[in-house]
Amino acid sequence: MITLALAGKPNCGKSTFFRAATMAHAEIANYPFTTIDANFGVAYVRTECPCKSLGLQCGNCADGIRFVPVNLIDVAGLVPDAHKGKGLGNQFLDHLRQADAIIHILDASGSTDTEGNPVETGSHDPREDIAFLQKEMTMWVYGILEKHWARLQRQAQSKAYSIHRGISEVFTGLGITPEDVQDAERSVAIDLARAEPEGLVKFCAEIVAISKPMIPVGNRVDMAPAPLLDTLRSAGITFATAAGELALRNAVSGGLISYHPGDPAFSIIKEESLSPAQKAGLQTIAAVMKANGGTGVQQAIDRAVYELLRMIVVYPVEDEHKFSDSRGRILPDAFLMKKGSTPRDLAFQVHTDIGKAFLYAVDARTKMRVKDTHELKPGDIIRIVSAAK
Ligand SMILES: Nc1nc2c(ncn2[C@@H]2O[C@H](COP(=O)(O)OP(=O)(O)OP(=O)(O)O)[C@@H](O)[C@H]2O)c(=O)[nH]1
Ligand SMILES: [Mg+2]
Repeated sequence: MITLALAGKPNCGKSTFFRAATMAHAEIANYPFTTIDANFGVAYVRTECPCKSLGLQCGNCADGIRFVPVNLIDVAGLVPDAHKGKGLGNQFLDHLRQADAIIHILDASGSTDTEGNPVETGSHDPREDIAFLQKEMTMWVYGILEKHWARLQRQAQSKAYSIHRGISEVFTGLGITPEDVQDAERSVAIDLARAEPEGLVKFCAEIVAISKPMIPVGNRVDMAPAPLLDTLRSAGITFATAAGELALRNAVSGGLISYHPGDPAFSIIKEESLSPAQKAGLQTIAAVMKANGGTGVQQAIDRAVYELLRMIVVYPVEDEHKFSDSRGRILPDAFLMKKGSTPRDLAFQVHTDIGKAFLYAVDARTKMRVKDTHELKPGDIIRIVSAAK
């Protein structure tokens, strides 16, 4: 399963976002370093379930909306110089090692300083916080490389030794291949065999960019001053109200509203059972959603998975006529796969044995065989035919 991490300075709403997205418990408070140990939970990517257009009811979606699980980590707040041990230190950067992509939570309202202390609304420019996270991660990666540098340089004296492979081994866990190392070396125009610290830092920034794609999300949009929002919008930042999303999910649990995460709006089920305070709260959230096309929480997760990680959702089935598994369960599984994946890749994802014994695949919609080199499309329903038992 893929893993997303929520990162950013303290007190910007990471745990609120985490709680809204996972409905798992996490401590929330208006002061820095509320979260000390990371929270781990399961969030979901939203997609349209194919069952609706096929005129079927799969039982695995909500009103034709399918939610596919991903891991979500809520990391402790990071401050400038965290890599030197400032704030809660750099052990927390280590949690980011597990992440395939990072949602960088910003405080779009500008009401917290670089270290997460409350300040006057609009007085801190959130754009300043974007570069800092990249820098901290770069220096953290540099710290790892530095520990191994003398040995790598020594080994690089031997012609048979590949420094690219050596560095990729140092970064095991970051998912860096020797080719990535070569690409990063080329794009910063250095020679790793005799690089100086300055060049190496640039190289590490490139490694971070390759291994940890990041999207900034301006949280607390509900309390952000309009001029600041305009500035952030023109810098390409999208917004969220994590607190709004959390309130909506709680209202759904309480049977008060009907809403699916990622919807642009919600509807009230029982107007008469709402207290005046609840009504006012929901009205405020509705206005923020109208201005932003939703609360932005689900949208951030979806963008991280579909745009940053370039994933698609595909559905393996065993019976292409019933769109089901052997027990008749319709569209029982939804898999996230890298764009460009083939039916053979899907077979391997279902099970290594099925992948190894892959014979061919059938597109369940057309009932036609597809080549093992065919590029899977979002929403494809595929029957894998394999010699495996
Ligand atoms: N107005 C508003 N406040 C929010 C929103 N999201 C979070 N907050 C508030 O921001 C404060 C910090 O929220 P947390 O979720 O604890 O922030 P955090 O980033 O996890 O903080 P640390 O764990 O200290 O790093 C709390 O008072 C939240 O209620 C939002 O969308 N709108
Ligand atoms: Mg927190």
